[in-house]
Amino acid sequence: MLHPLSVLVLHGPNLNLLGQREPGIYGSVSLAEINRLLEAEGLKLQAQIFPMQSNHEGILVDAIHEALAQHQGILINAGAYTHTSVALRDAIAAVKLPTVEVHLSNIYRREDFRHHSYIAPVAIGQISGFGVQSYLLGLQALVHHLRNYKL
Ligand code: CA2
Repeated sequence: MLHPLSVLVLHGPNLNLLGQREPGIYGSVSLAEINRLLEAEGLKLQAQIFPMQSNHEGILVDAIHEALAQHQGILINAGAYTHTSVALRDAIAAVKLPTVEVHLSNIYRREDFRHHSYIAPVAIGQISGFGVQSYLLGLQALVHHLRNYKL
């Protein structure tokens, strides 16, 4: 019997628009559908997921701080804050919860300003470019890390 895990899933700015706009870049799947797929994947992995989305940097920082008391790991798509936010990076570094960074698009095939991630150096790893599958692969990698290197 595996120990049940609790994972905070953070979605950053504009990801609430998924499925409604720009399907060419980000696909036609909505955020609610991504969360349902993650929940189903979590069931297989015996990990409960707790998704939240915010367009506000400070709310994401607060969620990372609060995760320390409730979760064993963080799966994050910080959206555009990936490329701008020292505050999110510092929050992840401060709580020291294993964190996996994911992106729907391949950020290295896009504009230069998307090539740098402030999150990457404080994450255990990054998955970028596989659409919704990035999230599912990211959850698998995080749970594998938590089960094999943390407990
Ligand atoms: O590829 C990713 O997952 C990104 O994190 C998405 C961010 C972008 O700023 C990053 O460079 C890469 C943007 C999310 C915006 O999502 C939208 C969804 C539908 C319509 C408009 C934006």
